[in-house]
Formats: sequence, C-alpha cells, structure tokens
Amino acid sequence: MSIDASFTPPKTVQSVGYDREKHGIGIVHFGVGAFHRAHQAVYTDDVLKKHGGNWRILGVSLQSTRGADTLNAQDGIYSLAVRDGDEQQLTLRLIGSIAAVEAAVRNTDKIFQTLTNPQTRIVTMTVTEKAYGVDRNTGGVDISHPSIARDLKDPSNPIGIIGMIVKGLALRKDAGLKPYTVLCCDNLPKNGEIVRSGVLDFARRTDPALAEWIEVHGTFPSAMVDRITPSVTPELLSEVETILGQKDAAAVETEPFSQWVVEDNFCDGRPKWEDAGVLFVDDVAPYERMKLRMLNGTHSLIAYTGFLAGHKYVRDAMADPQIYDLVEKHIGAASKTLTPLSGIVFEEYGKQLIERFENPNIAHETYQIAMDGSQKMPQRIFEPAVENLKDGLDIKPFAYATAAWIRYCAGITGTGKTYDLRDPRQDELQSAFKSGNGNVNDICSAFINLPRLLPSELQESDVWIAELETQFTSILKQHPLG
Ligand code: CS2
Repeated sequence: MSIDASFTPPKTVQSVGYDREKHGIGIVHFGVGAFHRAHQAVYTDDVLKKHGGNWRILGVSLQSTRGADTLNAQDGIYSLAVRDGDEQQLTLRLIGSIAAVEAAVRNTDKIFQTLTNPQTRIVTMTVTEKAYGVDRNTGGVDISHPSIARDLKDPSNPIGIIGMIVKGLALRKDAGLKPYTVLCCDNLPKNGEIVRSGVLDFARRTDPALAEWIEVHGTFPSAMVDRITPSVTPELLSEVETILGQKDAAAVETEPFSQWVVEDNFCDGRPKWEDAGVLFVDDVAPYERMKLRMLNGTHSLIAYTGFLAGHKYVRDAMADPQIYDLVEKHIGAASKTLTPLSGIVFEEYGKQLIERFENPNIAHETYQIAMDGSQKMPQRIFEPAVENLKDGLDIKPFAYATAAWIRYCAGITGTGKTYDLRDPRQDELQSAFKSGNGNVNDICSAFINLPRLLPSELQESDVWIAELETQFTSILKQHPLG
C-alpha cells in the first residue's frame, strides 16, 4: 500500500489541508527531482493552503519515467521530511501541489495541451546547469549540445528544455494566447537572462516571427533558489514508512532553511508566493552572486576536498579541522567579492552557512555535489577569482578549490579508488589530466587552456597560474596519484 488522495495521515503528520481537486493547473514544472519537491512545490503548496487558486503543478520529467510513475501512483502526493540540526525525529508534512507528472520520453501530448491551456501561466524548471545548452559567453544556443542539435533539426518534436519551451510558446502564439512566464530555478548566474537569450536564439533559428513575439511579450525573471536537499535514500523511505504507516516512494528530506528570491516580472500573473516567504525584488543578481559564491562555491570546495579525503558526507568533511579551516577562509574570501546587500550581513550569512553544512541530520554526499564540475566551477569559483584578482585581493581559496577540482578530475583517489566523474565533459577533463603526465605545470596548463571553461582573465594571469600550481602541488602531496 502507498499513499494516495484518500490517505489520512497520522496526527503527527501535517496533512494537505485543502481540496486539491478544486484547484486547476497553472504551472508546468520541468525536472521533478528532490529539489523541486522540497522547494518550489512547497511554496506553492503553502499558497494553495492560504489562498487556493488554480496554481497546481503539472510536473514533467524530461529523461526518465520513474519520477512520473512513482508520483502518479500516489496521486502526486508525497511527504516532505524536514531535519533540523538538533532533533533526531523528522517533521513530516504531506505536499499536495503536484497534480500529476508526465514523462516526456513517453508522450508529450498532455504536456503541450497543458502548456497551451490559457490557465497555465508559468513554466518553472530545475533541470540542472548542463541541460540548457546555452553558450554563456554569447548567449546563443550551443549547437554542439546534444538536445539543442537534435531539436534544431526537428523543432516540432523537441526533447530538450529550450526546444520544449519554444514549442509551447509557438503553440500559444498560434492560439492567440499570451506567453507563459519562464522562471528558471537552476543555480546559474542571471538564470532568467540565460534562458531568455537561449530561447530567443533557438526561436530565431526556427521561426523569426515567433522570436519577435517572445521578445515583445514574454518574461523570464531571474531567481535565486536555496535549500540543501540530498538525494533520497532507502533509509529515509523506511523512516517515513514507519511514521506514515504506508509506503511513500516519493518522499524527500531537506533542511529547515529555505530561500527563494525572484524578480517580480510575470507576464500573466503569479501565485501570491510572497505570502509563503518568497522575496520579490527588482534585481536578483546580487542575491544570486552571494548564494552561488558563498554557498555553492564553498560546497564545491567541500565536495572535492572532502571526497578526496574519504568523507562521504558534507557533515563529516566539516568535522575535519583542515577542511573546516578551508571552508571558513573560502566563505570569507567569497564574501569580499560581493557588493553590500541591504538587510544581509555577509558575516552572519557565512556563519549560518557553516551551521547548515554541519547539520548532523542531513546526509548530503560530497560525491553528489562533485558532479558536473565543468558546469558549476565558472560561476562558483572562477568569476569571484577574477574579481579578487583584479582588486588585488585574496585568490588563494579560489586557486585551492580549482586545484582540488583538477585533482578530482583524475578519477582516482590517493588510495587508488577509481570513480566516475559524472560530468558532461568527463572525457575531455580526464584527457586533460592524462596529457600532463603527472607534471604539475602541464596538468594545470591543460586545464587552464580547456575551451569555454576558465575566463581569459585567469588564463592570462601569471599570478593566478602560479597560485594554482602552488595549490595543486600541495594537494598532490596530500592525495598522490600513486
Ligand atoms: C549543491 C547545490 O549539488 C550542488 O552543486 O551545491 O545543489 C546546493 O545544495 C543547493 O544549491 C542549495 O540550495
């Protein structure tokens, strides 16, 4: 037995608390992974509870069918488990905002029907950095990206996120509807602008009149999203089953902290997310920079150094005095790259980050965060490094994090354990490492010269190169190549 719409949870568990069937779908969300279920779906659930409205979510799974099957078998309902640092017991709440999930690999009819329903006003997405295929330097689509290349050939049957958004918008234009707002919720800098320029370029290549229409009528607000959400484990599912008395294959666990800062630029309305704690601002960029550099940048540092040192979870890495010290220094250096933000004291934010990383009840794997480094390092580490370099400030923490990532790209630990990098540029990264034949300067130079990765300011700086070599030498001493 698993939960469904008729399920009444035990008293200790917060129930959905509203009549789901009374509320239609107003949002289509791509990428129904743990993060979406612990973040945007929860804010929307809060709004449905408070104000009702036609704001339920149709989830779309782009690559697999499992997420759809699991959630649909439970009428879209699942439990959110919140673990704070003190209590052993988790707090459970049922979330009802997801109406259903469609697997795009199976059939896209329902997805496009919903995208062209006038009641659908917003498309959100958490598909990870690598899924977009937008060249961050030019803003145009990257025609070597597999799904972009595929969708440009056959734009009426898209499989990728940009192609799907464009086809949905084309159908709306043909039907005489307004466009939907496209709200990116991935950890990319200026994420709204990236998606907007990718969508416009894709549309220009396939249907210039559509591109013009999107340019005039469409909106793509940027957003900063934050909630540390580890991958779901069998341990969580069995703990949840004990509390619910029923299986819940779609349960997620997360921390109490949650933040969503959004540009208030919606072309056809939005839920009253502010009543669920969303901060609406005119310019999200400074919030994004703070979070990407202080939280995510430090996370990547913890992931690479922690993984190499044999720490499975972030909390274990934080208990390692050497890593703790690196973390403190990294947070400090990252905060120095930021412009002041009203209402936020970076020192306090940094202290809070350390507590969040130390949460003893969150089992967040270093290997999970280490994934897709080539897509994460530029905004998390290289951009702030460039700024500190320009201002003559401390670049050592960024060089150290870069060196740790390069060492990680060897695909073998100091104790001889091999692992998969799980990065779309994995082959290139591993060949770069091999091409250096174990020589520090050659390995660093192979990475520095990889196309579309390090900014030219770092590629051309002798100061940066020397610091990177120094840090890489010290990491190699600690984690020799064997
Ligand atoms: C992490 C993020 O996996 C990663 O790269 O840094 O998923 C991080 O946990 C979230 O951005 C927190 O909001």
